[in-house]
Amino acid sequence: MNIALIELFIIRMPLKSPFMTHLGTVSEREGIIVKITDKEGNSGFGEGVAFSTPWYTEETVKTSTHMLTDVLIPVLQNHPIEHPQEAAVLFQPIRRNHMAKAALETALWDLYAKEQSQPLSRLIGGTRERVASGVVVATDSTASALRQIEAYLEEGYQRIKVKINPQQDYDFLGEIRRYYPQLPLMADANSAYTLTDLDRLKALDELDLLMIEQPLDPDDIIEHAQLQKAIRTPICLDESIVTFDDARKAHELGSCKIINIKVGRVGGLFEAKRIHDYCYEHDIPVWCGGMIEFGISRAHNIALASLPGFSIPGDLSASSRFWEEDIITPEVTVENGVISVPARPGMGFTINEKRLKETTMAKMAFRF
Ligand code: OSB
Ligand code: MG
Repeated sequence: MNIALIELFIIRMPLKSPFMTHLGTVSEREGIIVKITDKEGNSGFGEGVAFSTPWYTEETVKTSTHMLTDVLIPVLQNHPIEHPQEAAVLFQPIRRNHMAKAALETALWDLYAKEQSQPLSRLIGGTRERVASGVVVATDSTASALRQIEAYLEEGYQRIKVKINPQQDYDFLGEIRRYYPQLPLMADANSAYTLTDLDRLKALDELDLLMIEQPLDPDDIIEHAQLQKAIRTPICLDESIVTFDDARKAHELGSCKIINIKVGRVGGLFEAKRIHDYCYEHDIPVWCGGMIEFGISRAHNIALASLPGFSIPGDLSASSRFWEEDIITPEVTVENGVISVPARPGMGFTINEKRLKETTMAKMAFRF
């Protein structure tokens, strides 16, 4: 890979409607777009998915920008690589900062796939031609949740996820169940509970949820195992799983029955695939998580979700779920509850240059 230039674009876009969790509300999304151009003129794209503030993990747009400009890009300037997998190895001695690493690593994968004239999905071992679509409803009112669910089901989404917390769980979910007895429904708590809430969580068993995502703190791997023994609803871990070893330990301890894989959270496609392969081998269903992301990260998610172990609809929604206009063309669309996996080389989408330009707040360039 003869890298000639790496460019960073710090972009900002308003969400169509606010995304509410017990940790805060996201109304506007900042992101980092990474563009890597090789000496032959191919360009690969990645996206940094850290938020403006550290509410989901410790990373932010500013910490990711620092890591990219002062640490990670210089590593690539000093060590020419032949394959994106080498980047994962080069980044290993640098602790954490997974979203910053993934921003760069996914751009390398897209570039490499284009250099090889191969779809990214096939390059990483994807077998599916379409991936199942699910969507998240993140609001603090039952009426608004019911309205949104109705609209999303009309659009064809196969699974609905709602955000819950101790102030909004049993009655809220029960009301949704009353309207939609058969709906594939799950709940994401983003660590809103502790083991002292065991009775509250046990009560949810009667609502036939597909799973409950991340009920306890990210570090509560033992507590999750205790909880899983006490409830029937499968636990799915999100924030707790940031490495391959986290996935292995969670499985060995019985802390979950399902894992949500996010490329940014685990530091790139290589680690995401390792986790997938382990889970596939051990019969742990996985699904692809979402980060209120722009089209580039969506494209990488689609490639990842084409791997055989992604047997559950993920947070894989259309560009129009969050954005008036996305930064890729064509935009990601959901038809009959699925998204088609592109057969074009690389991530399979091109950049909407006009939209990228009008959302860019700052730009940086690094020559090789
Ligand atoms: O916990 O899964 C989460 C969005 C931002 C940060 C964390 C989470 C989410 C979602 C997915 O729930 C939303 C999406 O579809 O992008
Ligand atoms: Mg989650």
